[in-house]
Amino acid sequence: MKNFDSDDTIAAISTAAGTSGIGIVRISGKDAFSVADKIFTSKDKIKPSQFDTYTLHYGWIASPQPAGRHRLAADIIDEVLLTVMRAPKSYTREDIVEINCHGGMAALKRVLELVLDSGCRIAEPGEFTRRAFLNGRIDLAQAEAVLDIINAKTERALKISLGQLKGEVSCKIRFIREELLRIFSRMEASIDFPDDEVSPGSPGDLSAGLKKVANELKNILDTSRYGRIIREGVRVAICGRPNVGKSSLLNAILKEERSIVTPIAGTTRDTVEEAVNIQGVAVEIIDTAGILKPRGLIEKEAVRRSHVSIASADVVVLLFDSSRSLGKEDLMLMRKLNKKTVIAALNKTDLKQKIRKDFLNKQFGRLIEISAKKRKNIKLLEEEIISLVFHGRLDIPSDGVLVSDLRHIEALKKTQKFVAEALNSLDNNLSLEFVSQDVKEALYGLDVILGLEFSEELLDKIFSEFCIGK
Ligand SMILES: Nc1nc2c(ncn2[C@@H]2O[C@H](COP(=O)(O)OP(=O)(O)OP(=O)(O)O)[C@@H](O)[C@H]2O)c(=O)[nH]1
Ligand SMILES: [Mg+2]
Repeated sequence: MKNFDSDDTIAAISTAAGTSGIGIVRISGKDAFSVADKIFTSKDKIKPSQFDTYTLHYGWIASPQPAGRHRLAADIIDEVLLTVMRAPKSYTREDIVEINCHGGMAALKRVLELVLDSGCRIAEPGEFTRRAFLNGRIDLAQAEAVLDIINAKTERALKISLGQLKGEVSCKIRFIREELLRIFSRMEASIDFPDDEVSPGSPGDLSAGLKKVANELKNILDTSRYGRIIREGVRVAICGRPNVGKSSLLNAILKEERSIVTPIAGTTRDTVEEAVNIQGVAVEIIDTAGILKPRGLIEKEAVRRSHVSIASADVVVLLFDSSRSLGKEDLMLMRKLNKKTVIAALNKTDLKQKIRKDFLNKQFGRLIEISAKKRKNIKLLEEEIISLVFHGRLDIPSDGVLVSDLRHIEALKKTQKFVAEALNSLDNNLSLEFVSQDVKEALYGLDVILGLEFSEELLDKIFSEFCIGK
């Protein structure tokens, strides 16, 4: 059972494990200063509890000395800089002390031990951010953005998460929530006081209001697909019959000789996966085995792995060897991939061309002609991948709001469903009670995103993904 008692003062090493230039031990809670007072000696002998907020102080961390004995050199654990941030203007809205130590793990652990012995408990993962949420400094969507910022793989992903932390997503959700709330309270008033002057507005007014909300929800959800891709990246599998140059293409995209390339058909057995950043999008490129008819156990496994990779890919680059005629295996693959999003590419265009381009053009509508070996048109192929995934809409919407978190997307979809039901009930002249029940459910979805409604389980789930110290 995890301990989240918010009365406790908590502490943790907030920097990554391992050797680094500096390492930070962070303390948060009502006893943060008294703990610091016990173990920190500043050069001018002033105690941390007397420091002004947002100030930095040079000094030493030392084990407390027995009464009557002076501090010995052996008592000193580290030479540090100590930062003080007083409640409520701190990350957690509590008193915070951060001890900037030398980065070695041994010293950091000793400082942490000493801090814990002096009246704190170790923080649970994400507990500092959990407190920031519970103490009302940020809403739940913003707290989640903190994790996304830590995990952002590309600058574009970082930009979305920073927008979410700044509150751009929350602001938009709050705006929609207020519109719904207005509609809801007007309806409730007219249900509760049917004889009074409170009018819910004509069904037409209500329906117009709800339609406006439905439209806003649709706009947000339309962009969420891109948000998720930017955040989580795209999986691209390179397929093609043996020897078409799949591994050569992977190497050309990575600009390094990662996969083994030989003139022997059936070179690649194990799928090779590598991450690249294409136009700010994290792309996982997968080189698959070209073998279609396995002979023996190893090839069987190679085929199985290729199938798994293809199934999990968002996009498949189907590669053809343009210096040879189309073969049965090419046609087999085309059939097999007919349900996937496929980019057809002709490789080996530096050689004499034999393939029937007119036939393939008809099949795919567009062919990208490349030479993996000569590194020709690789950029064009990369652009094609990105433009296909984003339907040419890689730009972040002008209002900066791009919902990318699956939890938010699911909640928005629920809200959308209930708004549609409310509209439906209005159309069918059902009583206002029914309509308002739907609007209430719709509101609930938005409350869940902002964390106005939450369960301990939800918080546990969100914050367990954080590292200790954040
Ligand atoms: N001329 C020319 N040769 C190429 C090109 N791309 C690949 N090759 C050659 O084609 C042969 C096969 O290349 P690979 O990249 O190993 O092909 P693969 O599709 O991975 O093959 P398997 O792993 O066996 O399925 C090698 O000799 C490459 O040098 C190209 O654009 N032009
Ligand atoms: Mg290969």
